[in-house]
Amino acid sequence: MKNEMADPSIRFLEPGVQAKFDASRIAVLPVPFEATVTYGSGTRGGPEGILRASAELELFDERTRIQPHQAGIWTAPLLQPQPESMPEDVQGEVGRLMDAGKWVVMLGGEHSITPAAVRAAAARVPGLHVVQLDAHADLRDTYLGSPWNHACAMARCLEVAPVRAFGIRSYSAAEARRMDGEPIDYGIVHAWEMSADDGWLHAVESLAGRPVYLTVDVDYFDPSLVPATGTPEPGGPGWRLTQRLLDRLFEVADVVACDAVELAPTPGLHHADFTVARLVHELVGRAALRHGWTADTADTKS
Ligand SMILES: [Mn+2]
Repeated sequence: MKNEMADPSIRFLEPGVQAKFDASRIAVLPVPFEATVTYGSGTRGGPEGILRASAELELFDERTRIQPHQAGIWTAPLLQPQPESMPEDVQGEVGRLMDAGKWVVMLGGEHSITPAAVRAAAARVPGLHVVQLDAHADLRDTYLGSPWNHACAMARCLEVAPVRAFGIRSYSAAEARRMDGEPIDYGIVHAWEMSADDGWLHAVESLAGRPVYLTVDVDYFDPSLVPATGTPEPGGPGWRLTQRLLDRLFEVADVVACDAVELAPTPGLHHADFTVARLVHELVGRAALRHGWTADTADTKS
C-alpha cells in the first residue's frame, strides 16, 4: 500500500455504482491529513486504503438486507489542508456538504480532523452529541504544544458537544482526573465493560432521539482485527459486539454524520483496510435503512 500522493480517481465502492453529486444522499469525504502522529505513521494513506479496499466489498449488506449504494454515494475529491488551516478547511467543507443535504462520511487521516467536522455539525444541528469509538480518551487539553494534536481530539469536541465514548482502554492519570473531577460531559464505556451480556447497551439507549456525530478511531477495534493503526492497544472490542452497538445506535439515535480515522495501511495487513471499508459500508447501510433511501434490493453485482 503506497502512502505517497493518493490516486485522485479512486472512489468508495466499485466504479459502476458511483452517483453524481446531485443524485447522492451520501458524501464520502477523504481527508488524508497527517501532521501530529505520535507513534506509528502512515494515516495519510488511510483514505486511499479504505477506498481501494471498498472496491472489493459486496454491494449487498447482509446485515441491513439492502444495497447501500442505491442511496446514492458520491466521493469527494481528496481534501488536503495545510496544518495551519486544517480546522477551518475541514469545518468549511463538511459544512458545505451538510448544507447541500448530504449525509457525510469523512475518512481520515488522523483524529485531529474530527473536532473540525464536529464543529460544522454542531453549528447546524441543535443538541448534537458525539459518539466516540476509540481505544484512547483523547482528553488532553494540549499535547506536544498543540491543542489540535490527535491526542486532544475529544477535548476539542467537548467544547461544542457532549461525548459518549465506547471501547476506551488507555488514558493518562490527568485524563482520569478530568473524567472524575471536572464538570465535563464525557460518558465512558470501557472496552472491558462491553461483554456479551447487553447491560452496557443502556449507554447507547440513553442517546434515544438525539442527533449524533459518530467518530470511529479504528484503534477502537482489537488490534487482531485492525493492527494497521498508529497506536494499537490490546483488549479492544471485536466485530460482532461492534455491530450490536451500531445496530442499537442507528435504531435509537439520529446519526447525522460520521468518520473513520487513523487507519495506517501497512504491507501484509490488508485485512485491516478491508475491515474499515466494511465498517464504512455498514455505517452507510444503516443510515440508508433508517432514512429509507434505498428501495430496490435486487442483487446487481455479478
Ligand atoms: Mn485512538
